[in-house]
Order: sequence, then C-alpha cells, then structure tokens
Amino acid sequence: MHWSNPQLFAVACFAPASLLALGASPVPARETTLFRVNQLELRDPHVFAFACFDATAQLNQVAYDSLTQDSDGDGFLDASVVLAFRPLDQSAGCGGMTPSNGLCTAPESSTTCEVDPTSAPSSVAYTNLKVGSCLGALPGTTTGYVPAVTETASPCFLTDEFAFEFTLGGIAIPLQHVRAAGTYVGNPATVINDGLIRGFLSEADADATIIPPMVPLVGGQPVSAVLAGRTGICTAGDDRDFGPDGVTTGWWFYVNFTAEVVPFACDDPTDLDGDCDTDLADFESFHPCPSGPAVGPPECNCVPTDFDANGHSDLNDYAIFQTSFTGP
Ligand SMILES: [Ca+2]
Ligand SMILES: [Ca+2]
Ligand SMILES: [Ca+2]
Ligand SMILES: [Ca+2]
Repeated sequence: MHWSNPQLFAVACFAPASLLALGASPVPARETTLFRVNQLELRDPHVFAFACFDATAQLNQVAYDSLTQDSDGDGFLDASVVLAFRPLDQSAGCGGMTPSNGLCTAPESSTTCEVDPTSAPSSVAYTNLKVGSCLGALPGTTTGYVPAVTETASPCFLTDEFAFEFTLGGIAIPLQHVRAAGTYVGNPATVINDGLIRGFLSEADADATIIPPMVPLVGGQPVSAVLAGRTGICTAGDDRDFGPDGVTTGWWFYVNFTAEVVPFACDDPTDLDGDCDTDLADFESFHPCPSGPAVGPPECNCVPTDFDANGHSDLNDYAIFQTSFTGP
C-alpha cells in the first residue's frame, strides 16, 4: 500500500473524522542529536595513480580538506557526512537515525548542519552494544595495508544496511550494503571515536563512476582504474572481493572516521529527513510506521515517528505530523 497524500491517508486509515478532532497532542518531545564527521580516512582498498604510485594518503588529505574548508566560497563546507540520531538514546536497545550527506555552514568551528535533501536520506535502525565490537572488516576482504582498518569497540552503535553515495575527496562513490558504526564518548556522547563506514562498490559501478578531472593524481579515470584489481596496478595482489551475494565482484570499502556533535539547523521532529521542512518526503518516511497503542513499541527505524515519545507511533503522532505539514 502506497499513500502519496496525507489527507487521503488520514481518511482511509483513521476514519471516522471525529478521531481527527483529537487534535495535536502535547508539544513534540523528540530531539535530534547530529554528529558531523570531522576526520575520515580510507583504509582499504588503496588507490593508485600512474599504475604504481600509492595515492591513498593524498586522497585522504583532499578528503580532509573538503571536510574543513569552503574552497568555492558558497558559505558551506565543501563536504559533510552527518549522522542524525532521532533521538540519541544510548540506553535503549535500538533507535532510528538518518545517515546522509550534510549541508554545513562554514567555518567549521561554528558550523550548523542540516541534511542534504539531494542525498535521498532515509531513516535506518541503529542498535546499541555495551560489550564486544560493533563492526570490523569482513574476513578475507582486506589486503594488509598500514594502518589497518580499526574495529569499532563498545559502547557503540551499529546501523542496519543502507545505500549511500559516499563522497570521498570529491569522488561520489555509490556504496551498497553500507553499515556505519562508532564508539560513543560520553553519555550523552558528544564525540564518536573509531567510527567505521563499511560498504560495497561493485565492479560495474566502479567502471561507471568517473573521478572528477579536478581531483589530483587520479582525476578523469573510472574508479575501477585506480583500484587494484583487473587493471595493471603493481601491488602484490588483487584488492577485489565478492559482494554479499557471493557472486558480484567489487571492493569492500573501509573508511574510519571520528565525529562530533554540532548544532542541527532544523528542530521540528516531524521533519523526518532533516532538511528543514515537513513535506511529502517526510510523509513517505512516516506513513509505513503508525502501529497503534495495542501493537507495542515502534520498530527501531520508526522510533523517530513517535513524536510525543509515549512509546507508540499512532494517531496522536499523525495529528502532530499534520499540524506541521507544509505541503509538497
Ligand atoms: Ca563550499
Ligand atoms: Ca578487498
Ligand atoms: Ca523534511
Ligand atoms: Ca507517540
């Protein structure tokens, strides 16, 4: 069932209309905690220029510069990756969050962020772990580069899988089966350490992704031409891996990161994708979620739709959504 119109949805699901007269419930209690990645490093695979030159350190430097600078002077830091927890609840077993590219004002020292709506953000579930490790490299998918991929130790969060066009030093890499994890520092955390983004780039997508010409050393080529694989790159081996289906060839990417809390520019909880409005895109995230008081707590990725934080995603939350709705 697919609802594209909130009014229609209300009439069809929540008739009789007298129920709607319940009106908006108490002031929404949900808060968003937004972490912005302030450092990241591709650990595996490595990238190569002119067949033999390992340009990974140079690419990581470009990636760091784009996180911290506004080189084109448009008022926004050139690249931002954000994790918006809705809410951040380290004591819960799980919750919902939005990982996406961000629009973050320059300079970095006083930045505020919103989610970049063009990155098609959606809510994913995250799980908290108090013991053990949240995420590391899959067996047999790394090549022994130094420094190695850092595992994310507890206390930590781990997201479910999502798709993400990850921008690394100006290269938009379409990763599939992405999971993100990080170690909480503090409670509530203000910093994430030993973060790890793990995702799969298929060989076909690597062929189709051309590195922008302005990227130093490796610009103008397909991504597949700068990774160790079928091309004549003079490493000892082949960095290619199999994807989750065991058949598709490509590369598991491992990017370690740290992040810190920065102010979130949009404070309405009904703005589910975090781009500072409550429109149809937010409704798309909301409409699969309402379950009703008899059904129990919402699924982890639906926790953000429990606007009044009463443990259910239901008619009252819909009423709150409707008051904030600003149209398509
Ligand atoms: Ca900029
Ligand atoms: Ca590999
Ligand atoms: Ca929105
Ligand atoms: Ca609720």
